[in-house]
Amino acid sequence: MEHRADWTIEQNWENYTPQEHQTWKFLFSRQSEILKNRAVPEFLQGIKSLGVAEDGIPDFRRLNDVLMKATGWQIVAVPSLIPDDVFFEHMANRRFVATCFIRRPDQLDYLQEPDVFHDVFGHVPLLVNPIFANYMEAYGKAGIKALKAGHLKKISRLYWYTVEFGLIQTKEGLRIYGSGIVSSKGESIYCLEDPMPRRIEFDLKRILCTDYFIDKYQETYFVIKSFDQLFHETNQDLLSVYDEVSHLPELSATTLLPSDHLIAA
Ligand code: HBI
Ligand code: FE
Repeated sequence: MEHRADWTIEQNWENYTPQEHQTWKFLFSRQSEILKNRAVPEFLQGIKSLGVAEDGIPDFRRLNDVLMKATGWQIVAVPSLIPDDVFFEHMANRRFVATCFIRRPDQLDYLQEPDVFHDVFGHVPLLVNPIFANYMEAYGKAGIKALKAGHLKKISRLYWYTVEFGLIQTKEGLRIYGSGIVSSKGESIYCLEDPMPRRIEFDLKRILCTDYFIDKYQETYFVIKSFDQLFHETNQDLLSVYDEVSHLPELSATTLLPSDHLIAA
């Protein structure tokens, strides 16, 4: 697909078909029901503030009005996965790249690449939250530095285990904030209720060394205490942290270390 030098394209909201809006409606109402007592309250609040709703694929221009006032973030449309350096550059400047195509009706439960439902329903609601919004910018900046220093693999693990598959401890119990989970019917239930996966207290160095699965449910989740914790741990000199972990072994997605603090579901 044709795109600009920074990989952005027009969403062309007017061109979605009724069938495509129908797919969004189906996914939206199914996830809203599942996430009621499972997603972190800030996520559910974000959905309300944005007016991301059941009536169909949102127009990015409308979401951007709300986002700009809330945290200064903007959504920009892209055709597909984009190169890492471009991805980080947008994020460091408070632009969230979102694909704008929607999955086919035979892919309702799973597709590997991100579509507009994953990107907008999954990621955008938390961008309304000022602290999470700061974390995302800090992550983009960290990404640029990591890439230059040859630590892409490590910084990608942080994204995976937080932005995509993070869990958070709240007064009411464990809740989901990761977009890969909130946009998945099966994993929204599995990550909190299944006895199989480990839920381990967030540990930045541990995460930087841990591989992940991209094609099945996670067997390890990391649990943060607050978005503030996430922001502060990322908004530091990560280059020295990479040095500190350079002597540690790479861990598989299923490793449990004696030093891990397990959290009950
Ligand atoms: N492109 N569209 C898109 N979405 C992503 O999540 C994405 C990307 N390119 C690179 C990338 N993610 C990775 O660098 C991050 O997962 C770290
Ligand atoms: Fe994602």
